[in-house]
Amino acid sequence: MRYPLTTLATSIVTSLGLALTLGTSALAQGVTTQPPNAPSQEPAFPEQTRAPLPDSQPQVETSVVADGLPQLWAMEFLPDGRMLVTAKAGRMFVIGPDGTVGPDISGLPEVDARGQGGLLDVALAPDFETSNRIFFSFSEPRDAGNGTSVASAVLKIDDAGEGELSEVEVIFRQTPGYDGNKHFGSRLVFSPEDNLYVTVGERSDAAVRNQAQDVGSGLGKVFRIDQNGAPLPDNPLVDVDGAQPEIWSLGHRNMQSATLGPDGRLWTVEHGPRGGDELNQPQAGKNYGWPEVTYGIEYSGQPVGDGVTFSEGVSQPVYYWDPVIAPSGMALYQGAEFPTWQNAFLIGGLVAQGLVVLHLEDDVVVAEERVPLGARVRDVRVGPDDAVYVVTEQRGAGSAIVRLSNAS
Ligand SMILES: [Ca+2]
Ligand SMILES: [Ca+2]
Repeated sequence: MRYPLTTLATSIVTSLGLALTLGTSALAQGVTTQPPNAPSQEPAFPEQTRAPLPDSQPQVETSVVADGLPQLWAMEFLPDGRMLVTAKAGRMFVIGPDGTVGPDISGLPEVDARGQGGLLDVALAPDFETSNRIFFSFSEPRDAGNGTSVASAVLKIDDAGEGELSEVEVIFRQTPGYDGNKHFGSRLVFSPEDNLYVTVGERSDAAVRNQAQDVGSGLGKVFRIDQNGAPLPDNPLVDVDGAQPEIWSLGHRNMQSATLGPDGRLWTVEHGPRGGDELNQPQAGKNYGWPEVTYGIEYSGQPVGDGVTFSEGVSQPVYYWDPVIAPSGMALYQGAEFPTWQNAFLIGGLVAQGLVVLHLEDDVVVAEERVPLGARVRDVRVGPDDAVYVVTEQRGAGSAIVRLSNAS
């Protein structure tokens, strides 16, 4: 196993506290040199954690596209090159390629923005150019507390960024609701067949998190639904008595990263406990273990459950991180700007404070690199110019959008 030396990047700090590389570029770093939280745990196979650096790494140049924004959660490029963003507090607006910030888009539903809640992910419908339809997820206030819901709406927006949502309809509700403020997920990813994968969380608290193992509960699941919110007829549990038919996979903790891979299969990265973030390729009806089988330990330092990392019938993660990166946002890179990142997964790191780049071959992680950005990364997208755009956040101080280009 290889533990490369960390390279310290000289940095400056903007008004937001966003550390940016001084001069032209940041040298991407390798895997963590920090000791694990659970040193007695062994990976199930050698490539499951702490992958080596790739043979070559790009010099990454950063520039701030927009700064001083409210705390953002997600961003998508519109076909015209503008960025549609969600703000945690329940706002949506567009940002121009030159950083011009548009006014609030009207028509959003009320969100419960306490704790980790708020307006979360946004996705454009596959036929957005003709339908103008978008989908978004949010923590919805409910009689029984709150819960993650998915809505669709038609977005009408003019050249100045003035816009409104119409035909707003909640198409899916994670149930049961729960009176808490943690682990709402979520990400929305369209399948190659234009169906929607919805990732959520298990609401974190000991009182409910075991429901990640219960197919009668919507906590801690990946769902697969059509654009009206209906379960697909070939979903894995549609014929199981008492199971929620929208479920695609179970035993997840809190998934704030998801994307399709090069061949159209779904990949997710979930927040683990203290040590134990994991990359999965969720398959129909499979159980990913939480909270009975997991890497890492409780925040208290105690084992999670029986401290078991392996069990018959439970799918192992493709890769895990101990210590954690705290993943949020994920993109498949297929652009020309970074040739060495072809087909790599780009994952935002809240705790990692930068971009995590995973290189896979045949579903095995063969290399990991890090691009330090000195800020929590909440979302990652690839722009129409093949540059990488990250949404950063500083707790209580707002967000920025930073463009990453190749200075190699
Ligand atoms: Ca999105
Ligand atoms: Ca797992």
